[in-house]
Amino acid sequence: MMKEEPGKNNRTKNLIFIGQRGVGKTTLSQVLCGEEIRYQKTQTVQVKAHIIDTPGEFLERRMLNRSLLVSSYDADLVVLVEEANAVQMYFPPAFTSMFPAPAIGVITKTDIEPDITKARKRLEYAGVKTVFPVSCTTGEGIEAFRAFLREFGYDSGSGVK
Ligand SMILES: Nc1nc2c(ncn2[C@@H]2O[C@H](COP(=O)(O)OP(=O)(O)O)[C@@H](O)[C@H]2O)c(=O)[nH]1
Ligand SMILES: [Mg+2]
Repeated sequence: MMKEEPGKNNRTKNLIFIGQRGVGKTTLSQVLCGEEIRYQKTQTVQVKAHIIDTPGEFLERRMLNRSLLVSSYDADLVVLVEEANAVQMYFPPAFTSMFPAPAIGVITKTDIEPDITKARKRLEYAGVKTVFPVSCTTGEGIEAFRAFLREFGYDSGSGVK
């Protein structure tokens, strides 16, 4: 049997997806897991393949913001999800500073709006520096995001948490 090196953590890392309703958090988790995309309203926090998928309401309603912090307890990486075509901004300034884990951003729906300037600004305003533009419909950008996650230590295939 392989022995784990002392102090070395070999477990796969956990991600938490945060973003307003309808930006594509659940769809993105389905794509990462290699599942067929099907619409599923996220009513509560869902954990699958080491992804903590959260309801948009947790971000949109200030009173529920704290639930995100509680939900992120097991997360190693915070993923702020914003859609390229968003009209309203929900992330408060320096939002990521409330989480102990590092944060990155994903911009979805680049097939609808290829200009990601605004979405990137919003994510930067929230405290994110690294951003991955993707389309879950065409698959564009997904490989780059996957490669980053792999490097980070996330593996969607290592079993359901
Ligand atoms: N065109 C396009 N639609 C997307 C994309 N990602 C998600 N959607 C659609 O956006 C809607 C909301 O997605 P969902 O994953 O439920 O959003 P959530 O509320 O953030 O979990 C669904 O109808 C998805 O099919 C994308 O990259 N491109
Ligand atoms: Mg959802």
